[in-house]
Amino acid sequence: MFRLFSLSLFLIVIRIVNSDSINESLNWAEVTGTRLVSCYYHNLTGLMLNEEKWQSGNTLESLANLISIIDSPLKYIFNRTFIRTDKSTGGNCYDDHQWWLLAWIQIYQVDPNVKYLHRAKDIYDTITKEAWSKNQCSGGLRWCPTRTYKNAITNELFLSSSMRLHPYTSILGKSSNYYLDWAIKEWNWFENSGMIKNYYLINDGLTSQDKSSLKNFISSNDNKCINNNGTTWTYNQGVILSGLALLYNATNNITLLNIAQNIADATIERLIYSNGILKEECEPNNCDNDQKLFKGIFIRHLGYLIPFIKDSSYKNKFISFIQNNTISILTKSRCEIDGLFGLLWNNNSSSSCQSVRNTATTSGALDLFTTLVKTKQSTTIITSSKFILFGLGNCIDEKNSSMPNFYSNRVNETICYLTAMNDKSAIAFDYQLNCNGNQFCRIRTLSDKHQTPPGFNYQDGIARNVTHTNKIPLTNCYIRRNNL
Ligand SMILES: *[C@@H]1O[C@H](CO)[C@@H](O)[C@H](O)[C@H]1NC(C)=O
Ligand SMILES: *[C@@H]1O[C@H](CO)[C@@H](O)[C@H](O)[C@H]1NC(C)=O
Ligand SMILES: *[C@@H]1O[C@H](CO)[C@@H](O)[C@H](O)[C@H]1NC(C)=O
Ligand SMILES: *[C@@H]1O[C@H](CO)[C@@H](O)[C@H](O)[C@H]1NC(C)=O
Ligand SMILES: *[C@@H]1O[C@H](CO)[C@@H](O)[C@H](O)[C@H]1NC(C)=O
Ligand SMILES: *[C@@H]1O[C@H](CO)[C@@H](O)[C@H](O)[C@H]1NC(C)=O
Ligand SMILES: *[C@@H]1O[C@H](CO)[C@@H](O)[C@H](O)[C@H]1NC(C)=O
Ligand SMILES: *[C@@H]1O[C@H](CO)[C@@H](O)[C@H](O)[C@H]1NC(C)=O
Ligand SMILES: *[C@@H]1O[C@H](CO)[C@@H](O)[C@H](O)[C@H]1NC(C)=O
Ligand SMILES: *[C@@H]1O[C@H](CO)[C@@H](O)[C@H](O)[C@H]1NC(C)=O
Ligand SMILES: *[C@@H]1O[C@H](CO)[C@@H](O)[C@H](O)[C@H]1NC(C)=O
Ligand SMILES: CC(=O)N[C@H]1CO[C@H](CO)[C@@H](O)[C@@H]1O
Repeated sequence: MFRLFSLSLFLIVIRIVNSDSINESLNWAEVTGTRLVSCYYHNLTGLMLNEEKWQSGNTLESLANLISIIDSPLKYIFNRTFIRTDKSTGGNCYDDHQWWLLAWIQIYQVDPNVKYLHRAKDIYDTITKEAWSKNQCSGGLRWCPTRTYKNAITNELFLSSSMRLHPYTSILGKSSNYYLDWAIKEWNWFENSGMIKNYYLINDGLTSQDKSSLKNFISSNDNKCINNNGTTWTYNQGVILSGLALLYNATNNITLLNIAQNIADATIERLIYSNGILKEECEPNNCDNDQKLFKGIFIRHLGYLIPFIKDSSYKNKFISFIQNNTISILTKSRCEIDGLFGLLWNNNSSSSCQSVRNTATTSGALDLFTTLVKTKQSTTIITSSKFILFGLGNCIDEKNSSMPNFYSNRVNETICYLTAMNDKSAIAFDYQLNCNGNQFCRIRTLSDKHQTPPGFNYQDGIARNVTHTNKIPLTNCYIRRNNL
């Protein structure tokens, strides 16, 4: 077995500029989404491995966005996840369930089965029944059934949830302004709550004016709440954007759009490293599991706002921000060994893998890729793509041996995926193909023709080797051929 490329020869050639960036980003979106699903989707629980349960709802929404720009077999996980989960999946608190609510509505748009909408409605109905209380801070949703804390994220999510459900009132048997009225009620409360403070940034939540020593404690009859000066997390500047954009769209009240623009602008001016890359306050060393996904959420919701913006200087600035962050993570966050993206989008010592990297941080990278494509490429659905430029991949087989992958001047790159650990029925096909003369290239794919990489034909029945992988992670390598 010879080894053509050793790890030390890794060459990362990132060429993302202007017109190329959409295609590059689309390829990265496809590769990253595929990796997330094939390596980390748990077929039996419907959840992503190594993510908090609420984060799985977010990754589902990110995957729905991916499916909205590229036709992909990954779509199967929506139905699968629906069957495996219920309206209380996500966690114990009212923010947890709403991430899933938003995902189901987004999924409905790419896989139009009304059962998804009904799931979203069921989550919403529970929340309106249980979580809104007038006698604490004069309104708003409380965070959890057992917590009196009123925070920004739960309420921002409720604004967005209401507005995302608004177009579906008649399908869901509600009066035509049912969800809109809730959104307006939520926004009126939110705007006056004091949570939007310096420079239009939103703090974590509210506390009692009288008992500020007991942080975030709000007694059952306390209407004198004030901003708790908590962290201005990036996701708190994100979710509000889509809610306000849709409320603006429904009411034509331009002030709402302006507020959203101001919040987005304050974020990209202030919650950043000095070179303009998004920064979570806990970086580099103090982010907990929850916080690993916050930046991706900000970007995704900024993407939802952008189509509504009329002022082209804001619009261009926001798109430029997304593009700069995308370029940054490709050069500073990507781990060549396992294809995961790290927590820091701006780690200056980039030559190896960040210690903090998992499904959640990689899901945040997917948000960047899909958002960049969506904001620049309107709504055109692109059916599959060629891999364009990925640098060299690391091909290892199930025994961690280097696979003799290719030797040809027409093949210059590989991309590897692990098949799902829990996919008992996965079959690997091992191909050896002639690559225009020189030597050979080998490729292993799942037994599904949709998994065959672009540029290769599915060769049913003539696979050289067939391997049943029972819980054995098997590496799949996608190889890119030059068109030259
Ligand atoms: C991007 O992809 C589209 C559609 O596949 C193609 O027409 C276009 O030429 C590509 N652009 C670049 C810069 O490669
Ligand atoms: C969804 O899954 C159910 C149960 O496995 C199945 O009956 C149904 O056909 C699936 N629907 C789609 C659209 O794949
Ligand atoms: C938050 O900071 C402001 C000053 O900016 C202060 O007046 C207020 O008391 C602080 N709130 C709490 C809960 O500490
Ligand atoms: C914006 O509002 C229009 C008309 O009120 C509606 O048709 C459209 O679907 C809305 N857009 C979004 C993204 O909800
Ligand atoms: C538009 O929204 C702003 C901000 O919430 C609000 O102050 C104003 O009253 C709204 N205008 C109308 C006509 O509802
Ligand atoms: C990387 O460099 C930028 C600008 O040169 C700086 O703002 C940032 O703090 C650095 N990142 C880290 C994680 O140290
Ligand atoms: C993106 O990067 C370019 C080049 O460094 C810079 O000119 C531009 O201001 C950046 N955009 C934003 C929004 O930071
Ligand atoms: C930044 O990258 C280097 C490797 O280049 C790594 O050793 C370090 O842990 C990373 N920093 C963080 C905070 O992940
Ligand atoms: C792959 O081929 C393209 C087109 O010839 C070339 O630009 C690129 O540098 C090559 N990549 C590697 C990693 O050799
Ligand atoms: C292959 O390498 C990975 C990562 O280093 C390790 O977790 C795994 O146990 C190895 N598998 C085998 C069969 O040695
Ligand atoms: C997931 O599990 C179901 C039931 O065990 C099976 O029918 C389905 O093919 C599996 N899907 C994948 C992609 O493994
Ligand atoms: C396990 C097995 O059957 N391996 C075979 C895979 O294909 C190559 C060549 O096509 C054979 O040399 C191996 O023995």
